[in-house]
Amino acid sequence: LNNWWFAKIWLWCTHKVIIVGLDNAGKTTILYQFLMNEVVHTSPTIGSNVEEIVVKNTHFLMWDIGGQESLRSSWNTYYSNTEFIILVVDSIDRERLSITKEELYRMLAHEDLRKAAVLIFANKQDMKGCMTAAEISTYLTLSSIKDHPWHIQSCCALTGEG
Ligand code: G3D
Ligand code: MG
Repeated sequence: LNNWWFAKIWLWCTHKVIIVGLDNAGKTTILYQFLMNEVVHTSPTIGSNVEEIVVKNTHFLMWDIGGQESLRSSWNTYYSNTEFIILVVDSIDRERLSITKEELYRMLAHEDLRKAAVLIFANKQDMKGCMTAAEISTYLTLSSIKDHPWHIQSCCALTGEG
């Protein structure tokens, strides 16, 4: 077997996940929470971080994509072969939830993501006065999404709760 075959087989056995959301939502913290159950000190992601995690013998290649406005237009370069989208929402950031909503529906309409399932993390549930997962779900009109499997989960990336 040459390297080409190893690369092929590795790709067949690995599920591609992209972690998206606005800057400061908690994407990088969530990635490293998955990776090693510990809080890391993050700095705003320029470009992307990628890590492989293994859960019950299943390999996931997790792409954490920078969320600043200038980077969002390049999200689509990460879409090919994506099976799962993790959308991270900062539950305290009411002002920018409308931008998240726009980005969500833009992704769902993208050809390369038509088979992808979506997990929405309502992150920062430890913050006082944050929106609940139910409020976020209503605002994002998740129940209208019929063409993708989706699930919303409240969490706190700092502690790993949720
Ligand atoms: P991003 O990768 O989506 O841009 P980061 O976001 O993972 O870099 O996190 C942005 C800031 O939010 C970080 O704070 C991080 O510690 C904080 N954060 C992430 N998840 C939670 C959470 O569940 N609760 C609270 N209270 N804070 C969280 P700093 O201060 O390092 O900028
Ligand atoms: Mg980041």
